[in-house]
Amino acid sequence: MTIGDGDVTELATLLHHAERTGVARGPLSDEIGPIALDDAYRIQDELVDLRVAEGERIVGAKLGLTSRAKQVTMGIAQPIYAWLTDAMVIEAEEPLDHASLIHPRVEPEIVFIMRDELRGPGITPARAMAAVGAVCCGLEVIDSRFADFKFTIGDVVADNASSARFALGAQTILDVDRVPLATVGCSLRHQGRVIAHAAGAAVLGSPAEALAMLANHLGRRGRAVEPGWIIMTGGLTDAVPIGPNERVSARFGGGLGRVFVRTR
Ligand code: OOG
Ligand code: MG
Repeated sequence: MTIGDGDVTELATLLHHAERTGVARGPLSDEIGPIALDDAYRIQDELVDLRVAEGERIVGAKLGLTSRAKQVTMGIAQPIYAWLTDAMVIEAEEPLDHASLIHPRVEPEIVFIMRDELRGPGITPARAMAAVGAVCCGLEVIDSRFADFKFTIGDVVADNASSARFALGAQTILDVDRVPLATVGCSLRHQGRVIAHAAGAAVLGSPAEALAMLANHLGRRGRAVEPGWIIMTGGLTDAVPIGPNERVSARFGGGLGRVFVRTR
């Protein structure tokens, strides 16, 4: 069954409301049954249109569920795509208001800043990397609008892949070829204690593969990865829940430096 345009708007509005009020809800699929991926991306697009209508601007895109750690925990073995807006940016050192979120979790990611447009289909990882202007590290704060982070792939795609906030490391590497993306190491700390390690290869063998997949996904939908966009390639490790007045930090090799998020 495909979902009509009116229903797409209604479902997007429900998710937008849950995000704005900070109140979790049950999965959409509990009410309307399985959601086809195409329909889920239509709901996601409508959801971001609602944010844009309120003054937000798309600043990039992200992939989710690109590492085995994430896929196993969330029970979905397939990468997904979503939008990033300027309202999601955590400025350097700015504490995050925990009360503005539902049940935030933080995950370390490798991030690309695009120099050139990238338009699928047919984009390979090498071709994708040739369009990248800089690499940096980041932490994504995810915050599913569904209670207990319980969802089907259709639900989580519709919910803009749980996107909430993100912070970028201050170190950006312009000589992109110099970063050994697959072997770059990362350690994740919660309250100063190391809780996970991973290498760049955790993301689909290399984050370059993630970027190529994103370009091909957008290409199928008549869109392109735009110059200047921020691309979050997906959590390398499992996400860690963050409480009020807590701190999560990540340290990366390959000259990517470190990044942290703290809450109040
Ligand atoms: C979905 C979002 C996943 C990632 O990096 O894997 C994601 C979720 O886990 O709620 O952003
Ligand atoms: Mg993520």
